[in-house]
Amino acid sequence: MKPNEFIGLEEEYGAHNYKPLDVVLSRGRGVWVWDVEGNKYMDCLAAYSAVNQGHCHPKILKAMAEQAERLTLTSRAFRNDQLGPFYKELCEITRSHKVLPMNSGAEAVETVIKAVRKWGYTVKGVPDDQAEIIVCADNFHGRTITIVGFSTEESSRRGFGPFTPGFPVIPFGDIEALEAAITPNTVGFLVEPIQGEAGVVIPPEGYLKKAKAVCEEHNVVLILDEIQTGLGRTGKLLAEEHEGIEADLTLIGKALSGGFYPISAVLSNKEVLGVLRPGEHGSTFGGNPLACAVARAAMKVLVEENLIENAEKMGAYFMEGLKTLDNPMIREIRGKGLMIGVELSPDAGGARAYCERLMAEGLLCKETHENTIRFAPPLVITQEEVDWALERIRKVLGR
Ligand code: IF1
Repeated sequence: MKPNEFIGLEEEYGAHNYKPLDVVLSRGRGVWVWDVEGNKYMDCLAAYSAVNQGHCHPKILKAMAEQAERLTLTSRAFRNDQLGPFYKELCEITRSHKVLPMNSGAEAVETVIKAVRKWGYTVKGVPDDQAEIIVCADNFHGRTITIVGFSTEESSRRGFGPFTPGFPVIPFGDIEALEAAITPNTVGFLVEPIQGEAGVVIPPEGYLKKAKAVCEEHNVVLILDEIQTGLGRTGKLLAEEHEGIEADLTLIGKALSGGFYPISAVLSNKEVLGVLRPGEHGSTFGGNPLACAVARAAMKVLVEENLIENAEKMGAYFMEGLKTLDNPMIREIRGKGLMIGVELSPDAGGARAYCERLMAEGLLCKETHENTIRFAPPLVITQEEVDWALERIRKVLGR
């Protein structure tokens, strides 16, 4: 079939809740993907950081295939021999005490909201149904009703109400606003270490460290959404390490499977997860043996192949290259590790057209909001491959 026939099927039979670039991919390996006609592209989005380990990593593939032949799903009505070892290994590398496995990122966010609310009522002593979880403007935490209810993005919310109450919104990066928003009913503060969808927005240095101190002072649980920033993306295993802190609760997803399978998890240091009793939360697929085996392999690859260090090194090298672009249309270049945003000035006519031109040069990336191009390749990228990318970017974004 021709690319247009695949696109036609999607348009005819699928809901139109996306507007993808018109490239129909059929194969991937490392940082490279191929379309149905055999054209090769460098993937500088990495499935929004789910493919940190590179496409179809052979070791993760092997673990998945072997486990799929043995046992895929038991439900949590029974135990399985992958879950315990998965918990232990995940806790060891993230220095956590407890894990609650789910499937998608949004489910991890929903899970943490339930756990923190219940902790508020049973441990902190907040009156019934009064718990508040503070969130930030321009957040992105997923697509469920509760989560879009506290989004500040009109297009995420419009038409989907009524929403779940209990989520005061404060500006991102503003520690005084956090202190001012805390009330006796505040149970948690939910924040992304770097706001991805908002356009790779990096808060002022020391923000998370101060947030941690403020939360501690008021007996508020600090919840970091590391679904995008976690697992090596920013040059550390978790982005919290840049500020030398440990969140009370951390959410991970995406690269926890290296892109093979939807797997997410709530990691807990404080005993918040301990408030959940049998029957109060769960999911059919959460913690299934196939997911656990895949995640164990995916984490091993991150560590053993030094992908975290590579993200730091290649990220710095990529940024350095971008900063030599001499184009007055570029307003700002921001990034940490291999999470990089290039913000164009509003009169550049939008980032989308640049992404389309980059695609024509063989480099896939995605605009976020109107004016920012995001570069976030798999963490296996080599220096030669960064040079290859920079050459294409220079062609499109150079003067
Ligand atoms: C889509 C964005 C990225 C996330 C953070 C939770 C979730 C996400 C920090 C929910 C998901 C995705 C979803 C994807 C696009 C993408 C995205 F542009 F929308 F913001 F990565 F930058 N917390 N992010 O980034 O995880 O339920 O999707 O597993 O198409 O919606 P999920």
